[in-house]
Amino acid sequence: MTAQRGEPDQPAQAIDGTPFLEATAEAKARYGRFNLAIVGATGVGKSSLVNAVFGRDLAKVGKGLPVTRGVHYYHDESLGIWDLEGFEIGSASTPAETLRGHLATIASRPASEQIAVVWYCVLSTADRLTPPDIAMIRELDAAGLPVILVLTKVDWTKNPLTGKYSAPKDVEEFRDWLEHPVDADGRPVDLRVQGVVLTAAYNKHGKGAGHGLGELVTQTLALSPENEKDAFRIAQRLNLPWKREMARPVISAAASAAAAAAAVPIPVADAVVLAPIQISMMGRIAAIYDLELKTMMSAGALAQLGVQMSGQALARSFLKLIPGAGSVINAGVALAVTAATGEAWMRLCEAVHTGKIDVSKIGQTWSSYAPSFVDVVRKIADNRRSRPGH
Ligand SMILES: Nc1nc2c(ncn2[C@@H]2O[C@H](COP(=O)(O)OP(=O)(O)OP(=O)(O)O)[C@@H](O)[C@H]2O)c(=O)[nH]1
Ligand SMILES: [Mg+2]
Repeated sequence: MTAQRGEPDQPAQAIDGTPFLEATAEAKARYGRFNLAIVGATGVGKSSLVNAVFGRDLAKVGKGLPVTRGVHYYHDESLGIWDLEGFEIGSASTPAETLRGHLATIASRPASEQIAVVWYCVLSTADRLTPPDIAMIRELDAAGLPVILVLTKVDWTKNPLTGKYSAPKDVEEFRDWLEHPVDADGRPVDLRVQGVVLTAAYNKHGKGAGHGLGELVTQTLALSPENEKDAFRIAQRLNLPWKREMARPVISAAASAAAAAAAVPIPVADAVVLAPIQISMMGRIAAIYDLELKTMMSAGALAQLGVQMSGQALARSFLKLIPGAGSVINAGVALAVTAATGEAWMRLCEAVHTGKIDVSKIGQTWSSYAPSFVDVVRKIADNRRSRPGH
């Protein structure tokens, strides 16, 4: 069923879910994929770290590609992981030479697969880096890659009095060594790392929250190339405020676009002209929360969601209540309805992203997230205050 503009008193117009999916796909394509390389010996906890930070085990669910011996590339749409084995037993070349070969292979691959940041993982119980580690880090640095040295499986203990966590003494000694690295003869070592982070993917019982992961994502973001920071903010699952910071400008832009579209007030029956603006806003927000609605919802459920979400239904019911609004949607109402819809959708996406809501229930849940009349009236009032004369 397609909606025609201008038919008076048409019942709620059906909105197809396709534009919504297209908006998400377009936004995802624009934000791109974040590619992380992790280097480290087998069993140091590389996969567990990826899991803890990105909330998914790509080695299990993603498309794995054994690019060459010792090199795996796992990816989904928003995240690519280059899993590089540290050492190859029985190899004729040194680990650094092997790594140089791997880096050359990766460099010849498409732009969408190029490494942004490297986590060089070492067991925190080691007492120093070995000469092959140092040589491999040098190779990474020579390739122009920022390297974070990640000490894994730190056995943190919590001081019952202060509530502060501390690492075991030997790990602290390792960290001290890293600040002023010297070789076996006491000569200073030029260690080409941009940061050192002590981490645990989870506690020693194999569950619960990890430690040092916030620091790890902060450093990773800081070291990411400027045009890949948003891709990292999207791919990671630990820091929600970053996602809100990305979503807010999307909402403001859509609200302004809706106001512009209603500069000449729109009859309520034609409110569907606002739907594309609102739907692409929602699609972009879904992309920020890395939601894969296409595979998570049926076509019917999506179409239904489209109808519920577009602020059109909302505008219709609110207009009756907004004093002086009459039977047209003016710029102020269009802006407020769009902004309130965006905020509500952002909160819903966040709830799905954090697993508080099952995505198959989005349709039913939306009504409890949809902006209330009060939200919209407040937005209109805010807007009048901030733009006197409008
Ligand atoms: N106590 C503790 N155990 C961990 C931690 N991280 C990983 N492990 C355990 O260490 C083992 C290896 O972890 P993985 O994440 O599979 O290590 P990996 O580096 O990906 O290993 P490969 O893929 O075999 O190279 C598993 O049994 C994990 O449960 C941690 O932070 N603390
Ligand atoms: Mg692994």
